[in-house]
Amino acid sequence: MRKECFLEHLKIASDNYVAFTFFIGTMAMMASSVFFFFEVGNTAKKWRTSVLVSGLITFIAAVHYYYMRGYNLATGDSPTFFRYVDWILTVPLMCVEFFLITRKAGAKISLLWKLIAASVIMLVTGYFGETIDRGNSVLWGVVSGAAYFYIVYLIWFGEVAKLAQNAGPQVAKATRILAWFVFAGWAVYPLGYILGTPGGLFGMQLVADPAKAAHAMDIVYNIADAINKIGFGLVIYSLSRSEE
Ligand SMILES: *C/C=C(C)/C=C/C=C(C)/C=C/C1=C(C)CCCC1(C)C
Repeated sequence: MRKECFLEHLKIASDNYVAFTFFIGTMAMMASSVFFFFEVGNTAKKWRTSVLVSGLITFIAAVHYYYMRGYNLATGDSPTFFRYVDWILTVPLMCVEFFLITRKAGAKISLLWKLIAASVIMLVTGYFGETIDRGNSVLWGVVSGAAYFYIVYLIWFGEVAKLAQNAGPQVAKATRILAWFVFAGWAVYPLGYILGTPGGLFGMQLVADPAKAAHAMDIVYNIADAINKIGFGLVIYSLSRSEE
């Protein structure tokens, strides 16, 4: 075995939780993608696109996790760039899922664009706060948070909630569960941001050592991604089995 290759394995297998969560994240996303893709063929026609999108979300994440894992092993740093490229592709696709399941109750394309626009604003401002303009991370975090709350509002009380109520009991139930993912599962990300960004919590640095802070942030993001992307897909999958 090549020496560098051996060292990589050693890094994952030792008590490096960051490397380990990148590794297991890659595996979990890959396995979920295979599952969703194969299940498309066994799915009632009207739910096929939704299950396919679930697979695309985990597949895009699997590829990014593969790169993030390698980047982190080689440099020891946070793969912030790949992380945000992943999110900017997968979070809008999660918005597409809300649109697809409420479409038969009359969801309009304008609703989809509102959700996508809010998610792009949320992520681009978050990226500025984490990279280009770290000095103003609190400000960027607040703007990003506002866009996040707009998404929460649309899903819990706004158009998505209203449409879901008219789309039959199964869709209403699935939307309620997905709404919890967005409210509780997605709220973990600002926590990671606060842990990893100097001044993230209104000037407070929760983890003093910057290297440790970045590690804490990566572990939080990795766990949240697995729960949100795979869990979200499974809710869609079970909806596709509960209603013809
Ligand atoms: C699969 C990836 C998902 C569901 C990513 C979601 C990311 C967020 C909800 C990020 C939100 C942020 C804030 C609300 C404020 C601080 C900056 C962010 C980008 C971490």
